This record gives sequence, C-alpha cells and structure tokens, in this order.
Amino acid sequence: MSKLTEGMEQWKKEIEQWSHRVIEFLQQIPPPQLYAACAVLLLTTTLLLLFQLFKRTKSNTIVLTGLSGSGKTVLFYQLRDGSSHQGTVTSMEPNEDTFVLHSESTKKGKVKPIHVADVPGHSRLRPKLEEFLPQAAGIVFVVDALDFLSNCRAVSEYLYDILTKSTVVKKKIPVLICCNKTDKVTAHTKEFIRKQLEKEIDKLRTSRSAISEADVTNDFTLGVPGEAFAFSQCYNKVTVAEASGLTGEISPVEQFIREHVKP
Ligand SMILES: Nc1nc2c(ncn2[C@@H]2O[C@H](COP(=O)(O)OP(=O)(O)O)[C@@H](O)[C@H]2O)c(=O)[nH]1
Ligand SMILES: [Mg+2]
Repeated sequence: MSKLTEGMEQWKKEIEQWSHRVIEFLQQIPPPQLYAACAVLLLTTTLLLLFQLFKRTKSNTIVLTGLSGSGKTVLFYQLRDGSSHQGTVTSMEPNEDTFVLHSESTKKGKVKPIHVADVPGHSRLRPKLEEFLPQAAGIVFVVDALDFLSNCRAVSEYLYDILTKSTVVKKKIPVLICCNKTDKVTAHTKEFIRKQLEKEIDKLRTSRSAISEADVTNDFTLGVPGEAFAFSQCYNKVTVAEASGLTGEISPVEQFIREHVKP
C-alpha cells in the first residue's frame, strides 16, 4: 500500500469514529431539546436568507429624466459605455438597462450594477415616470444649460410636478438637477439655473395652490408657506450640478449615483 492510500484509510477511520461519537451524543439528548435546537437553527437560517433577499431587492434604479433635447440619451450612453455614441443613437434603442458604470468597470472588488431608466419628459409620456418612481433610488433631472432661458417655464413645471409627487416626497427620493452641456461657454451656471428655477417654482406654487383649493388631488405643496421657495426647503435632498454628457464630464452624476446606490 502506498503512503497516500494509507493516509486516506487513516482519515476515513477517524471520520467514522467521529461520526459515531456525534450520533451517540445526539441520541443522548432528549428529543424535545433536539427539536428545539433544530427549530432555532431553521429559524435563523430563514431569517438570514430573508435578510439577504431584502438587501438585494433594495433599489438600484436611477431615473434619468428632463425635457426632450436636454441630453438624457447622450448621458445614458456616457454612463454605460464611456462614449456619447453621437450619430449612432436612434430612438429604437433601449432606453433602460442594468450595467456597471463605465468609470467603475475596471475597478476590482465589489461593484454593484445600477439600473438606469431614461424616461422622456414629453408630457404625453409622463405617466411612465410614475411607474419608475416607486423603485427609484434617485432622480437625475437633466436641464439644458445652453437653451435654458427659453425653456425655463417648461423645465420648472416638470420639476414642480416631480417634486410634488407623493412617492418622491414620502420616500424622500433625492433629486440631482444636472445642468448639462456646460462644455459650451455660453452655458448658464448652476447657480444661475438654481435661482431661476426657484423663482419660477415659487410663482407656480402660488398659481397651482390656487387651483388645488377646488381640486384636492394635488399631491403635496412645496416649501414653507409665506417664504420664497428654495430647494433647501424640500423634504427630499435636491442638489444642483454641472455636467457635459458630450465630453464625458459627468463625475457629479456618477458621484450622485454611487451615493444613493450602495455597492
Ligand atoms: N454641447 C453639448 N451638446 C449636447 C450635450 N449632451 C447632449 N447634447 C446634444 O443635445 C441634443 C439632444 O441630446 P439627447 O441626448 O438626444 O437628448 P434627450 O432628448 O434628452 O435624450 C443632441 O444633439 C446632443 O448632441 C452636451 O453635454 N453638450
Ligand atoms: Mg432621448
């Protein structure tokens, strides 16, 4: 017999002896105690499994929205592929995907894929937004910083709608107002855009609450009554950042995503 098989035989014998001892030991324990132990073991494993499941179903969805033309699609591809796919993007391509951020794709260790949904801001499609909100870990609201002034009213109305959605308020979904296209020198700064939006929303608040006296379906009122509206008054966190989807300067967006979708 070779040394190896001898060693194996030895091991086998020892294992057999041990299993005998374990069985003997178990037979000595009164059955009720044994059952109780099994029950405890089963309970803890199910609890652990449930805990794991709960952790995994924790939202990793980021909703990308804003008026059409603000640069959502370009931003989506920049986040996923690290390039803007200029000229190759058609409206037929999927605007929803789960992926590891391009900037993190070379990172070792634990990187959690995120689910990004590009939800068009066209009023006809707005009900679509409602579908995504319950699972949203964060909203990236894209604003065209180049063509801002002519769109200010429409942008504010859409943002107002989002900020007063009951899901957004109740779940305190954080919103990043992403002032896009800042690669162009004529783009407005985030401070300017924030101030204009606050002013415009302040106006909307007055006109909309006048309507809602009769129509109680309005979800929530914004800000502090009697005070000029500021995003800091919102229940959920509202931040403003500058980015350029076209040139790939999107680190504030990636930071926002990482902050709210934990690995
Ligand atoms: N200069 C500049 N143009 C951009 C930027 N992002 C998008 N665009 C342009 O804006 C237009 C609309 O972009 P798109 O992503 O289709 O907007 P969407 O309608 O919000 O999906 C396209 O012509 C883009 O080339 C940017 O960061 N800088
Ligand atoms: Mg698009």
